[in-house]
Amino acid sequence: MQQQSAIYGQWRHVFKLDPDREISDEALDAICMSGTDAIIVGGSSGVHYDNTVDLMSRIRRYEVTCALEVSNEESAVPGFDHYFIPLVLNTGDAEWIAGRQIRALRKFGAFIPWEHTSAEGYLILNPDSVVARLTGAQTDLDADGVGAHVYMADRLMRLPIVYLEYSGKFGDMELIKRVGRMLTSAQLFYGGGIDTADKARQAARIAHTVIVGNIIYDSLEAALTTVQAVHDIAIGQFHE
Ligand code: 1GP
Repeated sequence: MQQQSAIYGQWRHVFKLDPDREISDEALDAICMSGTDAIIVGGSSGVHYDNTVDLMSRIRRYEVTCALEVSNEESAVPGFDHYFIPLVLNTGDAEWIAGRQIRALRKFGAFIPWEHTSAEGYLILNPDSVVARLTGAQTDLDADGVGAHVYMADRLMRLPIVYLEYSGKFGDMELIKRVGRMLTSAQLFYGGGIDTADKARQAARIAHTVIVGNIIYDSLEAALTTVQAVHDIAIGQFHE
C-alpha cells in the first residue's frame, strides 16, 4: 500500500453516485456533507455527458473531493479532481481491457490530464451484477484464479489500484483478506453490498478503500452510517 501521495491514497470511505439514478438535493446534501473521503461518479449503463455534467455541477457546490470513473468516452467530462479508467481483468473480451480505452485514447490521449488519471484493475466477482453481464466477466474463479489476476494487476501490470467489485452483493471477506495480503504496491478498493455499518466495518478491516453505492438510493440513513463505521477502523488496522 504505497499510494499515499496519490489523491486517493488516504481514502478510506467513498460514496459512488450513478448519473443515471435520481437523487434529491436533500439526499445529495447529506452525502456530500457526510464526512466521506470522496465521491466517485460512475455507473454501468445510461451514463452520458449531460447526466455526468449535471451530477458533477451539483456535487461541486460542496468541498468534497469528486472523481469520475470513466466507463465510456461520452461521459468524459472535464472538471473532476481525478479520473479512474477501469480495466476489467477477468473478462475474455479484450474490448473491456484495451478496446474502448484505446479508441478513446486515439481521440483524446493528448488532452487527458495524466497526472490526475489512474487505471483501476477490476475483478468483477458477482455474476448477477449488471457490470458482470455487460463485460462478460468470468466470475467463477477459485481463490487461485483470483490470486492469478491479482499477480497480473499488482506485479505484472503494476496497476495502482485493484478493485474487487461485488456490486449488489456482499463479498467473500476471506478472499478479500487474501487479496489484500498479496498486494505489494496496488491499493485495494472494495465495493459491493455494503448496506449496514457492520458490513462497512468488516470491509474496512481488510480493504484500504471501501466503496458504498446502491444503499444510497435504497436507504440514505443506512448509507450514512457506513461513513463513521469505516472511519472507526484506523488505517493500518486492515490486513490484521
Ligand atoms: C459499485 O462497487 C460499487 O460499483 C458499490 O457496490 O452498489 O453494491 O454498494 P454497491
